[in-house]
Amino acid sequence: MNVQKKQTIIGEPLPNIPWQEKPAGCNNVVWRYSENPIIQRDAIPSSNSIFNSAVVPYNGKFAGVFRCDNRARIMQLHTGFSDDGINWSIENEMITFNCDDPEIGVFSQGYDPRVVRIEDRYIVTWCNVYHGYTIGLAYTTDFKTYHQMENAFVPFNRNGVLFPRKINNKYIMLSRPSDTGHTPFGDIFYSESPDLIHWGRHRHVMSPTNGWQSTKIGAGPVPIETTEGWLLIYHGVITSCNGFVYSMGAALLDIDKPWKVLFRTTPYLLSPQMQYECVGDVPNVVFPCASLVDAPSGRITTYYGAADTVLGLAFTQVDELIDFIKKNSDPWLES
Ligand code: BMA
Repeated sequence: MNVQKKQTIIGEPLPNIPWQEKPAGCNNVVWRYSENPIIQRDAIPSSNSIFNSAVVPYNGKFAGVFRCDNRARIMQLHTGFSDDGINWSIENEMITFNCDDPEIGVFSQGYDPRVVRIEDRYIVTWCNVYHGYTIGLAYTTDFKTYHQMENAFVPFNRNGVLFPRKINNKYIMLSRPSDTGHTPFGDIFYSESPDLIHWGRHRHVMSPTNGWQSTKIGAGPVPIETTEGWLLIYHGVITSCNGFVYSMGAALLDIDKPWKVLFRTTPYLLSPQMQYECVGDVPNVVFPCASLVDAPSGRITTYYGAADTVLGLAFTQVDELIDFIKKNSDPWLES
């Protein structure tokens, strides 16, 4: 009898996913790429730092939208391409968004992009400045021309992350309402839209709890569809005497009602411990913004900003991760 290996990720094969096996003796469910960081802060002539960035498979290779803070310390978005997902060629000129309405189409600053392919378009969400921080939206089909749509919400909001398919015929976004500054609070909320323009039916997803995720939390990469629910990698923040510390965790959300949390990691999966995560423009930050997945093998490769300065890669295997989330999910208090 043929024993078929179960496939947990509901998605496509990506045989050329950037990957490195777990080092012998490593007991962690998430492990770093040995050659981190994969992108240095000065990878392009105009950059002060290149970090919280988003990549997707594109034409058999990879493309992405990168957060590049320039040498005037203005936060900008730049396109990048890669053959292998590790060595990137990032354009020195920032992305120009085409927009019919000059009221919202004036780009001043943008940061922390996410990119998702939905049907035949790549949709970019980012933290956009329009009388304060809110969620900008644009689409591209070729990573050359970008068409800006309406901002999703009124300020102040950050960490807008779309699901990779419609649910009940609606686009779904997670976001984190915030304030004008560095926001010492923050829950993840769910919103629906029929057209990527009008958003409503808002639902609370989850709040900070304690320890590494006691101050605020925010969605990270685009959620991954699995047989066990939506796998959401997210960041959590603790306030230390030296300021915020950003770590990475994961949750499983109900497949049809993603505002319902099934399980959620009590320990972090990755926290700032390497020198490039602890030292930089903002020390002690790991900030995941994108994952690539290979459904048949269950490989998940996550791109994360380190210390608001450089970009790193971390790996995990879906079955091991889901097992870990379920076994390390304490009941939590929801307000
Ligand atoms: C958040 C965002 C992120 C950044 C983090 C740490 O508020 O601005 O872009 O990585 O702070 O500075």
